[in-house]
Amino acid sequence: MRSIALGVSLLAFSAGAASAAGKLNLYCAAQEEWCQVMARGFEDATGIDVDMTRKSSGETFAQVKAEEANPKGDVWWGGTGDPHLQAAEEGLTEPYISPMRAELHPWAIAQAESAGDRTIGIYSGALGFGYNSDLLAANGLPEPKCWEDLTKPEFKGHVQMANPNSSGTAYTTLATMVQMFGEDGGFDYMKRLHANINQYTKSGSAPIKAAGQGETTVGIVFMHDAVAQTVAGFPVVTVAPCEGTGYEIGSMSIIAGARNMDEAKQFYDWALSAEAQNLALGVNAFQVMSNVAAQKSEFAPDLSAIKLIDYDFKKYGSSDERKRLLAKWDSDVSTLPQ
Ligand code: S7P
Repeated sequence: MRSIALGVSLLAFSAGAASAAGKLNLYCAAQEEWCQVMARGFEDATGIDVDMTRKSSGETFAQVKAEEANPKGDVWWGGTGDPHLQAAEEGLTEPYISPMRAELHPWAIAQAESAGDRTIGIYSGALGFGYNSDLLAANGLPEPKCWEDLTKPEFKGHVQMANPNSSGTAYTTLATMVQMFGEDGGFDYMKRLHANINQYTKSGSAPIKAAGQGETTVGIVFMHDAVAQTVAGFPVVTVAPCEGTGYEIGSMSIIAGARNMDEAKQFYDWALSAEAQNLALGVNAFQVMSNVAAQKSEFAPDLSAIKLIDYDFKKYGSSDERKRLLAKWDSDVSTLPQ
């Protein structure tokens, strides 16, 4: 496991490697490959053994909540920020101010400050969709450029997205539509989109992997996940929707009552370093990193060139609002015939 060539200098954190002999239970909600290099990279830097579990954002929240009385995880790294904010509000995560904070972009620190320092931003990325250009042509479909295009009758059975209960990506989609089109307009959009959905997956990035494999024409995902498929050689085109779009602040939190609190804080500090964040590039993770000195890939979507909404993280990451929107999507959208 430790044979992965990291190709980066981890000297700043390796001083602890000789003396440290602890362990860390890491709950990871980013893509599997990235979770693996973060776990192994931290082991290599510190000598601390990492037991990593990968689940989607909503699933990880549910696990942390279920284990509240008897926490089994130490750090929750990655995944969309909304459920991290909900966990902060519900007291499931621990306040911590890292000495690494001075190295971060203001948006990462703002995420922490809005949550009483119980979470922090580690990366950012814009929501969008991608399509398989071969399948699009084979089906004689027009190039989709806007969210509205995905609801047109000709796209029936061609669109895939995740279930917003399990997936942070899909919850971001739901919250984005409500913010762009209003409560009624947003749910009306989700209902019309539902008519064209061929499958709701558990994981947020699964729809674009399916598009890459030719199993669906369109996948609604974070744009960086679509770009990763193109870079991997699949015929996937990434779209920044014409109406504008939402975005995520991927986050990290220490779980309240963590059994390995010292190791959790060491991981937290290390994960905010440019060296640790540069590991993303080796696994085609094209999010924008929160450390100002972290490298930016030439493939990373340029967020300043995308029409981003002023996503209200405080509101849509609040416990009441997230629960309410998910319950409404369950009752008013997911039950409709297709
Ligand atoms: O794959 C990277 C990424 O898109 O995955 C995270 C996502 O929330 C995890 O998947 P789910 O949608 O299934 O929760 C994002 O934070 C991240 O950018």
